[in-house]
Amino acid sequence: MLTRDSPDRVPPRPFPTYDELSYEDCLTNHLLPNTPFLLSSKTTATWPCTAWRLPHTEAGPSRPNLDALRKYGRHVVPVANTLQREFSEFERDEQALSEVLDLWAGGKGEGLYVKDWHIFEEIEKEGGAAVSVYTVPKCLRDDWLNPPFDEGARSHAHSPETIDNTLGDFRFCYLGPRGTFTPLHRDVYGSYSWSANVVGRKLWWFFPPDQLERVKDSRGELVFDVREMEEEGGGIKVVQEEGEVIFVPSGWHHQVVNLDFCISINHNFFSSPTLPRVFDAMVAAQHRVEESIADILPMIKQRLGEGGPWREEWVEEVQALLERDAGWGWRGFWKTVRRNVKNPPGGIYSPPTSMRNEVVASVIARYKQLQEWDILHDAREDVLQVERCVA
Ligand SMILES: O=C(O)CCC(=O)C(=O)O
Repeated sequence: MLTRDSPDRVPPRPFPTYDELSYEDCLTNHLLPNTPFLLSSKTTATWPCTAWRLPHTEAGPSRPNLDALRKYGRHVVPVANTLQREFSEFERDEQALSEVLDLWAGGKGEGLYVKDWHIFEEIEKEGGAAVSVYTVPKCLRDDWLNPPFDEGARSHAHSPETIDNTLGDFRFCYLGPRGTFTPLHRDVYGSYSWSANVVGRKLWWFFPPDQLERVKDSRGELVFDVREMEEEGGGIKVVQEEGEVIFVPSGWHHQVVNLDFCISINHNFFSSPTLPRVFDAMVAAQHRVEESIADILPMIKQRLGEGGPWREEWVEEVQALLERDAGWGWRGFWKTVRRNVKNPPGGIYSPPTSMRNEVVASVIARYKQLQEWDILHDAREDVLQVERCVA
């Protein structure tokens, strides 16, 4: 299978690669138009986690320094078996990292892929700081989903605002041998993501939102592995070299195959430039929930009577399911916006305040068209606070 992924069959880079990218250029050329880019390996050259690489003796990719990860061996990590598909995912398990490292050290665990390891949350819980591993590139610091990146941190002091993070932590580490892969998907909440290759090279296929026709099966469902499709479904192919950072736009489907033993660090994130897309993703998720429980609406109406508070009960029912299935509902959305508008995490690496305010105000105006604005009183309180901040 991997011969088909040979990088020499990949056409020239379809996206720009920057040694340096100012926040202003990133905003104008990528965050707002929602287009991909790469940052060259200069970006990560001084990251402490480059110690996770052992130089290869000949020209070629590095090998992983698995011993350097032993200090995190007690972390319990999610492990996907990429040789064992289970419906639209892989068989998944949780294991101590040390056990997985032992398997690899013994030449076993060929298809195992440690995915979504919350390494930084774990390090911070133990009193350490993320900066002991990596540095968030400046142009990607306006991140409303994760704890603010603190370049000067020696340890991570949990501020009340950080604890108030309704959604949790979307900073991950991935590691796995050559051939392990992540199937076709798009990221949660309409978020952007970025991924830095600390060790090895990855092959990516990108599909802009309007170019998914060729990766659907006969039932109209998206395929699991684009390599099964003719011409790989026409995806835009990019080899991400060791040390490079790749930016994935909001709503773009992508698939990733590790061409070597790879270790990467990535974030899902959003901020005001993509807030309207995150809003759209929430509306779409809500519609899906509403459709899935449409049969209980007549029963609620009958029980509470046409003049009764059936609308309130229905809205609460939908929010509860949305929170369970999607991880958040409107309450979480507005709490997140409020926190980030009050304490902007990106500092000078953020859009001009007037631009941010305009975007947030436009999203408030759209929310006010929804019945949740009238019914969810606690969310309304957050919206009013946000409105005052952006007025
Ligand atoms: O590296 C991988 O296997 C998947 C990464 C990914 O899908 C992402 O960063 O959004």
